[in-house]
Amino acid sequence: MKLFYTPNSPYARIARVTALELNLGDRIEMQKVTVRDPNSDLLHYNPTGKVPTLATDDGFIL
Ligand SMILES: N[C@@H](CCC(=O)N[C@@H](CS)C(=O)NCC(=O)O)C(=O)O
Repeated sequence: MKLFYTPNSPYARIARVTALELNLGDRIEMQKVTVRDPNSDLLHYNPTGKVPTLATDDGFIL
């Protein structure tokens, strides 16, 4: 799984802390992105460009 985040996002921080507290750290690749950036890789996964965005291995986007 991949979790897209920005360091300053409180919403993304909640997701990151939760992932670590649930010992999911080794199953989730944390990918730092920029928001409001037309070249951001995030837009391929989430056209709204919001973080956090979780992409599961089977292609589900949350
Ligand atoms: N409830 C929101 C929370 C996510 C959110 O608003 N994140 C902010 C960062 S804290 C964001 O991605 N902002 C980028 C933007 O508005 O373009 C959602 O998931 O839709």
